[in-house]
Amino acid sequence: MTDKPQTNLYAALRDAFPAALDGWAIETDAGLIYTWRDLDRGSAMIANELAARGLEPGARLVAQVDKSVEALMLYLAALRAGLVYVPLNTAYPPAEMAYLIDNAQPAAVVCTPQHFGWVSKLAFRAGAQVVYTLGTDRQGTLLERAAHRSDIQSPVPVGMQALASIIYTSGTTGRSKGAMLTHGNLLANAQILRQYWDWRADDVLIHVLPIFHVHGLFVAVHGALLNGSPMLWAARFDPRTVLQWLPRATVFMGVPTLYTRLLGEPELTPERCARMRLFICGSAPLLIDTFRAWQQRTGHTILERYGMSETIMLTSNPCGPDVRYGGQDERRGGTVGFPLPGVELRIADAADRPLPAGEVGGVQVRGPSVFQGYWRMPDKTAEDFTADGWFRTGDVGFIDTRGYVTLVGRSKDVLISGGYNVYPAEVEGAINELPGVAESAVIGVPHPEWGEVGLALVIPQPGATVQPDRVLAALRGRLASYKIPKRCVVVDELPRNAMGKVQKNVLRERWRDAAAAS
Ligand code: MLC
Repeated sequence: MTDKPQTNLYAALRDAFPAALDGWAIETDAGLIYTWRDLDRGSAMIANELAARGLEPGARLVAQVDKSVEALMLYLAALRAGLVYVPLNTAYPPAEMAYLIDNAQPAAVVCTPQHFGWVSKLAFRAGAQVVYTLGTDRQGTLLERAAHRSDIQSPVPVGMQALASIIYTSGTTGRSKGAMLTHGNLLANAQILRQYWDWRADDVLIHVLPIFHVHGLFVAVHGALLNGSPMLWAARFDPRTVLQWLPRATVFMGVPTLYTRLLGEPELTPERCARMRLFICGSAPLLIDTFRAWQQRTGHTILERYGMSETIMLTSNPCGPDVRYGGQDERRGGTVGFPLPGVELRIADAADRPLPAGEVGGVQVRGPSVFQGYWRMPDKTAEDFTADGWFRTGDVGFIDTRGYVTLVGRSKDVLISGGYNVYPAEVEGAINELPGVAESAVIGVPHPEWGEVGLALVIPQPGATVQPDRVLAALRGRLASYKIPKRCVVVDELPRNAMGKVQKNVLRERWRDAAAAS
């Protein structure tokens, strides 16, 4: 790989492809093999189709499609064409999609063939020029049309300041916000991780995460591509598939739920992991029990790292000796490690004043991967940055005297279930609209598999009867299914502070065993 100045992220990734383009780049769980040439040609053809449709650099392309190698090619094509890629979780129902499409104002939308009817209506109403379909077995109009295009394309030299992607994250006000990331943000983070995680010539990555979020799309895909490393690629996580692949792989990335599910497999043994070099975990706190159980069962120490959609990766436990921290190489369970090279991270008080080591405060960051703000929300963006340009992550933590960062909580009301952020305000808003409901409070309670799950506490209107099961059933179709609380309880009142605000910490304490009891 060269370090020449780049004007398009795809060009940098392409430069890292191995010289032998006919070697395997991706093997899927369906047994298909894609070469490096396939990735390059396929993404060129799609990019040429998008350009032929008159899509200009900077225009948004929304994709709500199932995971496939062609979906990955679509992402690469968007980069090549200078379009802004907006991947959306396939779990979003029409009500959520309507808001997101309206907010993103895409020029093009790609959806599954099954959803074309309602998605195309939303898309055209929001001003889209074209709506394509892409299915899991290479069916759909996107590939039909791209098949007629040239397989040669020069990535549009948009420059590193140009937007490459908008990643939507829910918010405390209940409305999703689009985090704007540039080609430069993505490349800088990928280069740092390549070096920090010591990507090697013979690395093979097991890729089982969805590709509509930072973890699966940027951390995992860019990691492999920027190192010219092949991927074993599963459309969805299945522990049996991972077990089969472990003897052929060297790197695995997952959220804690994937590790707990793998630990449930008797065939997870040190022998099976003999070739593995690195197990990386993130997106949600890794329980110390899981960290230790993994060490015992496999002989490997999970490397926990920390990041978010707005910043990509910020900290990591060391992969080898970190000379910036006296050569420490210990991966410490319960911590998220050191700030990555180039990332400035500080702990600050409520007035944004930096705090000394050991003191707990808000985590604030600056660095080359920090996003450009929220799409079409300048006020929200201004709120989340300090006057001197630090991004307030919303996480609360401390840095110990050895330099390790530990997260202890969040200043924003959010719960993390199986690696997905769920904002109680959004769920409460949906519950409060249901007939007979006076008020609700949603909290996260500990859960052995999901880390946390949602619990809804609902107060009925005077004289009304509310059935907990009906509340949960009524949320289907309104909210993505992973956001729906796993349990609902009807209560007479909620604890409040002197200002009348619901005391969620009191509720969390009172209901902490609710998941186990349900
Ligand atoms: C699925 N379900 C969940 C859930 N995922 N419930 C709570 N939390 C979740 N995360 C529910 C579904 O709604 C459904 O409910 C039932 O479980 C089965 O759905 P499924 O799709 O078959 O589930 P499964 O395939 O088992 O998915 C579990 C999972 C998935 C762990 C594989 O959640 C996953 O891929 N998580 C990773 C998310 C991720 O990549 N996050 C990165 C964000 S980036 P019902 O009732 O309909 O049956 C980020 C930044 C960073 O955070 O630092 O990385």
